Amino acid sequence: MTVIDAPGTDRYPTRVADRPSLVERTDPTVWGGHHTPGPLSPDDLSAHDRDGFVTVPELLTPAEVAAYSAELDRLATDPQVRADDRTIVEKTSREVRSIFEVHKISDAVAALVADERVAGRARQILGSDVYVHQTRINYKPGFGGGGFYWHSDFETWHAEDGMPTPRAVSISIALTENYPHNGCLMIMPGSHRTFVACVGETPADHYKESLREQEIGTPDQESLTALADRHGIAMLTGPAGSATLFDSNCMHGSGSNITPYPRSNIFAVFNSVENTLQEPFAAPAPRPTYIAAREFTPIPD
Ligand code: 6CS
Ligand code: FE
Repeated sequence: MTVIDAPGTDRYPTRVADRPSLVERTDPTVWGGHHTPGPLSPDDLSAHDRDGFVTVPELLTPAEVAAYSAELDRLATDPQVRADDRTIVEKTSREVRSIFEVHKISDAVAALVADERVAGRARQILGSDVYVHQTRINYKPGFGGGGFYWHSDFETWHAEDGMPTPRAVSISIALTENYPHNGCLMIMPGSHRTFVACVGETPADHYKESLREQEIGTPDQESLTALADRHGIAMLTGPAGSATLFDSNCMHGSGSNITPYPRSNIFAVFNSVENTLQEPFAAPAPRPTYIAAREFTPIPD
């Protein structure tokens, strides 16, 4: 059942109270039912509903992996890209950590994001037309690629971008082998059904810090322990070319990478056209559009 809220209704208040709380999700995970036609099978859709994520063992062909890997190398070594505000460098090594809005910098990534194998899966899960909320490359280079502490993406997108409900889904596409030891994505299966309200006001221009290392908007240890005890922790490993779709409210994170082997993934975030951004629910101002798009044109079906 899809709840229709008056604009500004906040069913997921966060960063407003002086203590954390666990809020049970009042929204679906798979919005169009488990038999919506598309690349995901009914079993895939029920797995996504249950766990908050679903894996695609072979999304890209080896030739496509090689082509996108070459594109990632080109972008990371382009001085113009490196100097761009959309590029985030690692705190210590100064290597490229992430490139945001990469679908507007690279035609190859733009085509991948709009590909039926990618956007089609998002439409199935969200039960509507979709638009791109955010894209990024996370390079996580060898010998020092920084991790991403536990967090819910939706908590940030709700508080800082004004996303009303968790009717958004990310896809992480591996372009290098994602091993347990080189900082693969970790998700608590089922945690998407609980919203962890965080403590701490959002500072102005928070993204300038949070994209390098997030503190405000990260859950307290008691809530994380409760979720980990309840759901466990899955490590999303897989070969180059594999992918994981995960719900916007999954509790997830990834460790730092001290191995010689980079963990480079392309991420795309799809939001339902029924869930477009309002004013931030808990931040002084909206984040830049290269992090949270405010152009809601659906990806052509
Ligand atoms: O704040 C954001 O939008 C980004 N931060 C993290 C840690 N994950 C989602 C997204 O890339
Ligand atoms: Fe995240």
